[in-house]
Amino acid sequence: MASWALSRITNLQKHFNPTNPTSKGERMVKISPEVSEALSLGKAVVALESTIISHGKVRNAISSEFGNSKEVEAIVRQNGAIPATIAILDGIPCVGLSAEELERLAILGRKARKTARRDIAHVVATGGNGATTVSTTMFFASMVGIPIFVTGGIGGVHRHGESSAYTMDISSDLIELGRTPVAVVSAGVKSILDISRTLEYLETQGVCVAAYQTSEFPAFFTQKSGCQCKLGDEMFPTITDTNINLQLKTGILIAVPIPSEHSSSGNIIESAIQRALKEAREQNISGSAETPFLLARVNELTGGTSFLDFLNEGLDIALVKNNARIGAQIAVSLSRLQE
Ligand code: PSU
Ligand code: MN
Repeated sequence: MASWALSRITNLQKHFNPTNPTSKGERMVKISPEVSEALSLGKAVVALESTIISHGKVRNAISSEFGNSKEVEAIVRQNGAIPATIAILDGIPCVGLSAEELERLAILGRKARKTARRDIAHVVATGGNGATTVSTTMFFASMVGIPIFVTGGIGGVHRHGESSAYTMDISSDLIELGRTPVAVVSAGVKSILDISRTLEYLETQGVCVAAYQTSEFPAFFTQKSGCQCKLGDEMFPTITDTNINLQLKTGILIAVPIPSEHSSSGNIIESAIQRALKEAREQNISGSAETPFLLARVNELTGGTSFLDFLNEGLDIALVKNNARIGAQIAVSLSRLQE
């Protein structure tokens, strides 16, 4: 057996052994047989979140949510890794879902609670169903020893969120990145949020932020945010391995820019966001009133709900798929590095 596999099993036994959970908390988590086997053998596993499945933008699009989530899992497999979608079902945190469980989440839709870290105990204790956000997905991925997690966009510091006079709205995703050693592959942060303050906040939390094949942090809909990213290299597997070996205990944010073929749709949304932001400034709309104003205005500017939803949703899933391909490749290289 490779030395890494040995050390990994030791590590898992110390923190979590999928085949022999020791603590009460560990016994509360259900790991699918496929993910459990992959973890025990030290194979590449990629965690996926479930807020995307249950809280997709089009209501009653169960088949598309289900289909999308299966396609994302298929892309992870095609690239040599095992997908582990994470959700809470009937109060049980599940790591790796069956097709039936994925479909159930799609059917539940918004009835599954959007579960950030603060909500975990309540959803589990009440036997509820939870669609996990980035923070919660990271928490469970880390608990079972999955080092790579793929999503679309992460939460951030809201505009004016730094000011306690306003909303103080800072996503718990950023705090989780500061305390959970999982590498999160995303398309960056939407410009509706305050990207430069989000990056400052991540720096304060000690989070390593790296961009894929670029030196500029991407803004989800566009490749550029105006914020430089010092680590614009492709050493993600090595960085992630080093982060684990040094036991830094902090997360890594790997930002992948929107692929060029989606740039034109991305630009339509981005220019509407920028125009809405300008109007908000001109009309002195700020604080908690700003986000609802921006969302409504972006909607109008892009021709109404259906067009916006179409663009938004198409892009959301296209970016998750692109990130899934890259995340799986990183997970495979990482597992080879650790052999
Ligand atoms: N940002 C996106 N797409 C998303 C989310 C954020 O561009 O799907 C979801 C993710 O699940 C993320 C959560 O973890 O919203 C953050 O929510 P909040 O801002 O309430 O922390
Ligand atoms: Mn928030």
